[in-house]
Amino acid sequence: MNIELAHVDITTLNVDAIVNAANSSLLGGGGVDGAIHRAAGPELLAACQELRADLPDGLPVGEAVATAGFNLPARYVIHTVGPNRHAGQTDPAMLSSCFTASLALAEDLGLTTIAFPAISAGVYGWDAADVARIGLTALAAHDGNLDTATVALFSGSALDVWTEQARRLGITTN
Ligand code: AR6
Repeated sequence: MNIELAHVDITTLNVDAIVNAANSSLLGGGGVDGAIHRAAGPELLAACQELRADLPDGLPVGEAVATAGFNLPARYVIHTVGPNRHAGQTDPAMLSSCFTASLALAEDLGLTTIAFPAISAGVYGWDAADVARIGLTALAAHDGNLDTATVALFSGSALDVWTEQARRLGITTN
């Protein structure tokens, strides 16, 4: 699987699925979650409310579920919940699981292209370089039919951090 790093708003990407850094409620929030809900339109919230019927306690950290993308260019939104460092969730395996569970779901859906944000690197308080290292390691280890995973980075400095971590890990990116 090719790994692309891009300084771009994830809501603009014409890929099979974009990953949302959601919270357990799946009912929206700030950051990339808010941007995705705004761009997708109100049908996304309705779809998330339907998913909650089977998830009365919300989506656990590290798991992933899919909805349609509605008004987004992306066909699907894969919602995952990163660990919240401010709530004491400091286990890197939880963050790695967000990437691997999203990739596994994309494979189940037969997708070819997927885009990730820097999960947990905003409101949830993880260090940008730690997120980059954990995310890149999970993406590079993936073995499946997906062709390309794009990491959509919202600032030039975030792109620099991911580029530097890829270099240190010896992971080739485009
Ligand atoms: N495209 C790409 N990246 C973005 C975009 C965008 N449009 N907007 C923000 N980012 P955050 P978290 C970056 O806080 O840390 C929400 O309220 C942002 O700069 O969105 O996992 C949820 O509902 C940062 O680098 O997600 C949860 O309650 C990265 O996306 C909570 O925040 C992740 O920042 C989740 O916190």
